Amino acid sequence: MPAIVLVGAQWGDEGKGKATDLLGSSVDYVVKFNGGNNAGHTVVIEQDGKREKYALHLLPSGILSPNCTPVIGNGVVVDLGVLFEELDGLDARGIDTSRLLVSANAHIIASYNRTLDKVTERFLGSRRIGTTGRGIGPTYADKMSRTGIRVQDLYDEKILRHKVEAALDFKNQVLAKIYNRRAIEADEVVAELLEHAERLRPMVADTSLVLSQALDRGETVLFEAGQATLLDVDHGTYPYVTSSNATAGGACTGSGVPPTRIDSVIAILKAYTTRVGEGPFPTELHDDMGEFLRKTGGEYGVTTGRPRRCGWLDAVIGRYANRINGVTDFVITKLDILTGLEKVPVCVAYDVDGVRHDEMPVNQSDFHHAKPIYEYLDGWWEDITRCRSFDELPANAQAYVLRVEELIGARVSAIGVGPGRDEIIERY
Ligand code: 2SA
Ligand code: GDP
Ligand code: MG
Repeated sequence: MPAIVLVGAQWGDEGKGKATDLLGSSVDYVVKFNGGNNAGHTVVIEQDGKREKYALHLLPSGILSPNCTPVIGNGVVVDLGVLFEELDGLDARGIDTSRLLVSANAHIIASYNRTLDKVTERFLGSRRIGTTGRGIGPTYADKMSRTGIRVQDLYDEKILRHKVEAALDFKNQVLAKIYNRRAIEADEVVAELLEHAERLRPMVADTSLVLSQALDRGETVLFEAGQATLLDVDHGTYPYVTSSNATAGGACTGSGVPPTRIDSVIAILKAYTTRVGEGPFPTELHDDMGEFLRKTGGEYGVTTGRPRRCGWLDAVIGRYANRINGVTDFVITKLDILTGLEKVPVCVAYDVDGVRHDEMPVNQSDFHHAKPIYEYLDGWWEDITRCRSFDELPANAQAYVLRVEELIGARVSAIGVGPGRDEIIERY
């Protein structure tokens, strides 16, 4: 399978990092195609008999696999300071980061966009999105308004200055008039951007061409999504979304590899649901069970440390993720966290003001009013973290997976039973 896309099926933090890391050892390239350092992927690796934990933000998780080339595609927004901080952190831990490639067309997060992200959230008050404050939204807004700064602009100072001045022209008026803030100087921004230009230069590439040539040679490319289906700017719970296309289609626009070259799509589905930030969440639990999932599952933001909102698995969302992404295989993660429950509820449909919805309501207001209709499956008590084949799982855990498979409409190829690289059951 030469070109595989890996996406999150829910609101993120499903365990994409672990899945990518697992596949990393058998692929030649891992490409990040959307988002930026808003992402937080935790990968746990056994090294010299010790469990080493890595938190990745801007870098593709494939950077931890020795023979894999990590690529930051054109669809990513890059904070240069964070990029080098993350690279230095990995270098210090003995990870070889020298193969990293960065698209010349990727956009750069300038400091004014971090500022704008934070002040806008403050200004919105109760209507805030709950962003990570990393400048993601304003940088994508600049990209769409054609006032963005791209990686290639760093190598022509005259053009860079011209573009920074153009970007600041309107922003300074907004900052002064609406937010009562001082104007940002173009010189300051240019100096800040150029600080990293020379170190970045050897990594800059026409990554679309590199990937196309790799596929021509029969090499394998994995496209790793940041965030997830319901955070996608087009197909998610707008406006409570991130500002990029986190669904499978984004892999093509965000990398310059066309849809006709994609062979399969893997969606990562957590055995329950979490969300961080604001927005609707039909199966959210506000009681002790929610606290149980948060504590047992360690559900705290990898980037911001925010406690994640927790709830039961929502099969309507799983079905929707299947449709939007054209999923060939699902991976269910964190099944081990559900161990010890008498009954495991799964949302199979919604009740919206007395009307049953088996599909995601197209109207956002209906989704805000959706009440979950649950099916209650029998739980299991046995420790499943040592299970390595489907047959070793307790009968009720097997039944849970098979029922979810039926409800979401695509096969479940693997099941996560712990955070470690080897804590996985592969079925196909
Ligand atoms: P932004 O910063 O503009 O992308 O925020 C917009 C919304 O997207 C959500 N978002 C995320 N949701 C889950 N996980 C993310 N990554 C980190 C993690 C988050 C963290 O892995 O834990 O540490 O808080 C992520 N990144 C963005 C965000 O919460 C907003 O709802
Ligand atoms: P990502 O953003 O989708 O890569 O996910 P995060 O890294 O933000 O959150 C997933 C968390 O779950 C991480 O701490 C992983 O180490 C952990 N994890 C992944 N798969 C499993 C699993 O099957 N079981 C358990 N217990 N933890 C897992
Ligand atoms: Mg995450």
